[in-house]
Amino acid sequence: MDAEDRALDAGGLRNDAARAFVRQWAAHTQPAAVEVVSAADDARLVAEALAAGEFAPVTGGRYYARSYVKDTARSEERTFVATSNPADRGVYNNWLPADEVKPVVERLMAGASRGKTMYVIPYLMAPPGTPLDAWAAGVELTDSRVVVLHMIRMARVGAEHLDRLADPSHFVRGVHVTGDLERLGQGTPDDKRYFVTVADERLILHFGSSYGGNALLGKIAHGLRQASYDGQASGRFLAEQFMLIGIRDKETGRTRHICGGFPSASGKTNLAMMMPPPALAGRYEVHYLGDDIAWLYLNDDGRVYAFNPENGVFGVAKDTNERSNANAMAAIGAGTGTLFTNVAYNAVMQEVWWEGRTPQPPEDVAGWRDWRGELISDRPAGRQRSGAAGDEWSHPNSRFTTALANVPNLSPEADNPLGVPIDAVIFGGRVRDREPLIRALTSLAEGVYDGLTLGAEATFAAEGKDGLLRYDPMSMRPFMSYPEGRYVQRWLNLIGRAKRPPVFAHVNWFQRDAGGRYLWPGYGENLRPLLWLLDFADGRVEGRQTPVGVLPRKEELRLDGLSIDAANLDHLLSVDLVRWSLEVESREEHLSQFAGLPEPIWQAHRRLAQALMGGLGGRTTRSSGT
Ligand code: OXD
Ligand code: MN
Repeated sequence: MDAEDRALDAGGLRNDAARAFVRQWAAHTQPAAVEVVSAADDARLVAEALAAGEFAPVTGGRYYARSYVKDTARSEERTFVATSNPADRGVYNNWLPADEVKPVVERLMAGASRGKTMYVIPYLMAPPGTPLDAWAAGVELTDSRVVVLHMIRMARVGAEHLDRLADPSHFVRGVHVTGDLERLGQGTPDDKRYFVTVADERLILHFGSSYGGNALLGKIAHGLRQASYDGQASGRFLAEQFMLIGIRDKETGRTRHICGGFPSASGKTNLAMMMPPPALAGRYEVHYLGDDIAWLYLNDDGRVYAFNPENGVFGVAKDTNERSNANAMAAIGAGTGTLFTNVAYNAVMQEVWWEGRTPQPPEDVAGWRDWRGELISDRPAGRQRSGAAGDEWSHPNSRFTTALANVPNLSPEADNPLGVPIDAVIFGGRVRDREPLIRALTSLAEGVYDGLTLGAEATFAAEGKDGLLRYDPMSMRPFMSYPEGRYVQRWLNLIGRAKRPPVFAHVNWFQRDAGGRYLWPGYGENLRPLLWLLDFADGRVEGRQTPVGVLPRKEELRLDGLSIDAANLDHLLSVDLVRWSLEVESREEHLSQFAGLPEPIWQAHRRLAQALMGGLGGRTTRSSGT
């Protein structure tokens, strides 16, 4: 028996196909040792990471790591979906022929883990026992201990997840090789990074990063790209970048569930962890089920169900504080084992800080280092606490990683293998005007059309394109794995078969006035429009039909305890027909990119265009609320 066999035995990895996979790649990347890990190894691996200087301690048993300065985010340009079928090329999936790209990545990985340990991470992207179990198991090979420690928080990790597969060879094979980060030409024409999902082989090959979004293969590469491909290949499910919550009415004892897509940095984590405002807290609770990914399927009872395949939160630190997200602050507090990445760190105090944690950075800068590792006190005085762009202490994409068990408002259904029945699907982005607070959409085609035309403000001000949207269909633009036309058809088919389909709606918490001030207070107050939506779905309120959907009448919204300027509320509940007409024109162009877009989507688009024309009737003013 050789050393590799002993390592696989010691780690309890009995699955022969997994053992063969490890052997094949160990021979190729040439690590010095192989080690199978499970969640039970966490404390030992943390101690090793501290001893090796990969982690620095944070008070309360939490840890801090800094990544290489050019390795702090996902790279969309270097991310590819490969298959052997050219018909899989879509607009957004960066499709490449598998036989072309695989040898390129394999060459880069050859011998690239020399001197390192290859960690074998068997994992499950689902609560155990779901009807989608067959697509949830995976094995990630990585040469980074830090990646292992993130995976242990973000997924269910242990060899036992590979022992009870119906088909023992049916698991996602992921290979992560960090590479020599200082010699990869990040962002240059000679960029050597490759993040490839070979979707029809269920093989993920990621080379050249140890940033979470690129290196935690269970999360985005498997949980979204591979899973959405598997969902269509099997015809069984959808995998979406969606948050997922329950709203419990303590008076009736009933819990309703809402899932929804919001592009990155549009507040999914805050929404999923929101606390009801004091006036509503006596009656309602908001339960967290997921803040980034949901897998949706049609259950035998004829309803759409969803669950969160993740086991942790990989949240954006920036602007997380007691007011924006008290549940998140508790979830990353002392005793949670949280990992912080690329925030500011003070080794003397063993403390971390990020922009927005407190209104101002710590008064006394002694001992504080920015995310690059530079001492703040070495900066010129005027740049130490200026808050100006370029002077930030933390990276704007700095993160915290914490296990779901630490989330105070975690739903009692979080581990339910069936998931939860979905009552509503919402879409939203950061839009400073045009999009009202909420508008319900009354048919499946209208809802899917709305998801497809989801966008968030692009920051093109310098080029004079301010106000244009970057379209991000269903918030899946960076994670699409197959052509958009086929994707839309899958949505229409799956939801179309539901006996009690969810209601759709578009929400926008981010409207601003001319001075740039937000019109809606956001955060926990976002519960109010969601309660209206559930009332609307139940037929308890009627709303007001407009060309863009059904908007709440003011008196239908639960406004108790909210002080909001009446004019602002009117504005939030009105439709700017002129702005909408312009938007419809750019949608035409956006939709035209997608080959084979199902006819019901075009019909929904034309209905909207006509309704707007009818609504305008030559006028150029806002259609005002009641
Ligand atoms: C993302 C993430 O990049 O969830 O979208 O980390
Ligand atoms: Mn995400």
